[in-house]
Order: sequence, then C-alpha cells, then structure tokens
Amino acid sequence: MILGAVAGQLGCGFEGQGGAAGGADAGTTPDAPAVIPGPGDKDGDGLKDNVDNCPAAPNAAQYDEDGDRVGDVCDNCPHLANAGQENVGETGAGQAADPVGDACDPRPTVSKDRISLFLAYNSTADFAGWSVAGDQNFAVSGGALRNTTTTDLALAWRNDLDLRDATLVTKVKYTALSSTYQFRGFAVVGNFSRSTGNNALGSGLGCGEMHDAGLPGTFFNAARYGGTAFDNEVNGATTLAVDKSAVYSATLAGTTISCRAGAQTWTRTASFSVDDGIALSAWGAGVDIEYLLAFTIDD
Ligand SMILES: [Ca+2]
Ligand SMILES: [Ca+2]
Ligand SMILES: [Ca+2]
Ligand SMILES: [Ca+2]
Repeated sequence: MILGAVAGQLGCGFEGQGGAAGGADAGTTPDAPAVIPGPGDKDGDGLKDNVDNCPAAPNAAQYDEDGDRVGDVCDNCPHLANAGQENVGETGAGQAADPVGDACDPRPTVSKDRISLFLAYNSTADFAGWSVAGDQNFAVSGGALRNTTTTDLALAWRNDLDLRDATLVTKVKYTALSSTYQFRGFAVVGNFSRSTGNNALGSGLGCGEMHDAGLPGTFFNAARYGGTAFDNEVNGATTLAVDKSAVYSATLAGTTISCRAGAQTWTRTASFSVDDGIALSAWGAGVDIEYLLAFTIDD
C-alpha cells in the first residue's frame, strides 16, 4: 500500500460533519466537533473511534506491523514500535515537522522526509504489480513475502516505483539455507532496473548479507549488479543461520549506496546507469520478508 502523506492528513477536516446529532451548542463553537451520541466512527471504516487504531484513516483490517497499537496507515514509523509517535526533531531545530517520526526518520532534524512505500505483506495486494524471476516461489503468506526455494537466485522486482535516492529498509528472516549452492544470502537492491530476459539479473545496488563458498567466511554485502554479473564486496564477517532475522537499510544517492546492518555501515558505488525500482533477491536462501519500507525526500 502507498501511504503517501497520510500522516500529514490527520487531525483536520472533520469540522462540519454531522449536525444532525445533538446540536446542543449550535452556533456558539463553530469549529467544535459535532456531538455524536456514543462512540463515533469518523473515518467510516466500521470501527468505532475508541477501538480504531487509526480513528481518522479508514483501515478496517487494523494492520499494525510493529504492534505499538498505532495502525500501519497512520503510524509515523510503521515498522518500529513508537506508541507516542514522537516527532519533534524538526521543530526542535527550527524547521517544519515532516510526517516521519523521530524513531525512524532518516534525517530527524531536517524537514521533507516522507514514507513513500510500506509493504507489510498482510495481503496479496502488497505484492501486486511486482514481477518475479529465477528459481523462486514468492508468495504472500503468514504476514510475510515468503520464498522457500534454495537452489539458485530468487528475484522479485518492480521498476516503476519512482524511488530515486530513497532510503530502503527491509526486515528478513532466513528460513532455509542451501548446503551446496555457492551463494547464500539476501539483498534488497535499490536503483534497480530490469527489462531483459530471465538470465539477466538487472542492474542496481544491493544491501544485505552473503556467504560465497568461493570466499572465506560470510560477509556483509554491498553488491553491484550489472547485466548478467554481480560483484559482491567483502565488508566484515557475519553469520547466516536459519531463523536469523536481520534489518537492512540502504540509502541511495545517485550511483552510491550506503548500506547498514546492525552496527555496521559501508558505502559502494556503481558505474552503470540506474533506475528507480527495487528488487528483493535471495540466493540459496529461503526468506520471509517481513516488510519493505521506502523513505523519500519531497522537493
Ligand atoms: Ca480507522
Ligand atoms: Ca504500529
Ligand atoms: Ca510505530
Ligand atoms: Ca520527522
């Protein structure tokens, strides 16, 4: 689902509703909400306001990925528990507040960040419009985008997301790892473009973790994809294991990617032209992708 500027729309526009209910103070306080007997349902999603986790945004399904009791469609950090929805970083720096909460804002003291995309994979609608390739069986299941194949590359991508220079955040749980395939791991690939046949990987900048049997150990991964080849980078040892969960955060700027996993950050560049899509790629690894989020900067 595309959140757009949902958070910025909250808290306004409800004057003038009703009028049929009560009317005890008619004419004296024109900006006051209408008096409604009993709990109301101002967003009309079938849930009364006092039990609605987004009382001003229709969300009948009440999805709440981070469990902080603020629904995904109105949560200013839908992937991080922040029940207080604190967002004072910009105003504290003398700027206008943007719709992104302090807990997850890529630039917490600078205005104009927004959440452009949040896919929590609660329904098949969250995977609509995406393409797949390789030895894959991607499907939305159990609140995740799940791939269980481990034989080779499993790729899901979408080119037309208009996310140039975005910050991408994804959480993955490894559910299976090949014992024989050379490559095992996962990367979220930004600045992605793919328009050719099934043997081409496409082009983009990856952020994740990889075990390569041709290299010692397992390493954090900032992969540069270009055409039919990819170029992994060794960036420090880590460990892949079944049931491991990891959050990968990639900030893209032109042909440069800064990739963060845990406390480690690294930067790589690509020489090829890039587009504005995203790919989710696993090699030799079953994965449950729990969410994919993109921050962008408004002009
Ligand atoms: Ca609602
Ligand atoms: Ca929430
Ligand atoms: Ca939250
Ligand atoms: Ca903010």
